[in-house]
Amino acid sequence: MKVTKNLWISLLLSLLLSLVFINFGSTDTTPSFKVEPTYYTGRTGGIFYVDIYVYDADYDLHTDVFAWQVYMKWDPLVLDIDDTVIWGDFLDAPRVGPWGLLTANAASGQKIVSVADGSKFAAGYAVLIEDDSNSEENQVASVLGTQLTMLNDLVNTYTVAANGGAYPQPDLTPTALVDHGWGDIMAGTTSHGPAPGAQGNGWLSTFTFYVQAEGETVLNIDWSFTYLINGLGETKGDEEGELIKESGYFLLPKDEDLNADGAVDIFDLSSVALKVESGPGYEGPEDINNDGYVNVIDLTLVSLQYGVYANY
Ligand SMILES: [Ca+2]
Ligand SMILES: [Ca+2]
Repeated sequence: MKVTKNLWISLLLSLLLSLVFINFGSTDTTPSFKVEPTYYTGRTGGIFYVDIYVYDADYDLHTDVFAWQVYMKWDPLVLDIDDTVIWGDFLDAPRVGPWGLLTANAASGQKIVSVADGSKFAAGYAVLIEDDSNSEENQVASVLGTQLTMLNDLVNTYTVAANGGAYPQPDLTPTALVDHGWGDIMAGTTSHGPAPGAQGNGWLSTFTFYVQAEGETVLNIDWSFTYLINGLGETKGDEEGELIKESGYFLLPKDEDLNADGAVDIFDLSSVALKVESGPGYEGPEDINNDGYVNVIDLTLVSLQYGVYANY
């Protein structure tokens, strides 16, 4: 008996280990844009929020993301969108990487800053120069190999010993274009950098939706082009299937899902139970069959849908 138990445990362990290794061994880094959460329910007049995230944006090991754009479409009879977009921080923060680390001290009163990889910089780039003690903003006047010449004299001295570095400050203010009539939004950056170092996963934006009327609609981010542009100016995602695009979905909840949380459960049953013996003329949502009374018939109707979940 004990032997059998141990056998099962070792089998289970090997299965778990193999899963872990399969995971580690994965080289699939296809970028994806996703709506989160992917599923919504709500009643007419309600509001809900849709986040757009990007995953695995470092689609080439030697390049970074400089720009992105997302198109999303939905049924304008069912939903409308607020013009105010809350922007994420995927390309907004200064990019920090080993390529920006100082390889020689940069002295105050001079303009020379030497970094590990000058190819990440170009004339005109706004840069943040910093070490553990100081920081200042400056602008690249010219690049020669790994040596950057700044437009203005450095105010402070930056040292290799104190983690000195120079990093481009991206000018990538996102923009959004909402079309209320057609029910679509174009959101993203309109310039191509500089923002080297932006890789991996990140929150791009949050949209606010209003529920216009009864119905259901896909929040389709696969409509038209949704893409990333890397540091070499190459576009990824303007062809069918090049990026993974996971759309969202909106559905008006069932009458029995009183709190519109996507599930018919004890909370919905309780709210009907609390109103039992209401009527005649009762007009609340607890009167499922709209006969003006809340009674055993309404309780039964909710019970019949009990356990049903959002993708009903
Ligand atoms: Ca519910
Ligand atoms: Ca009723």
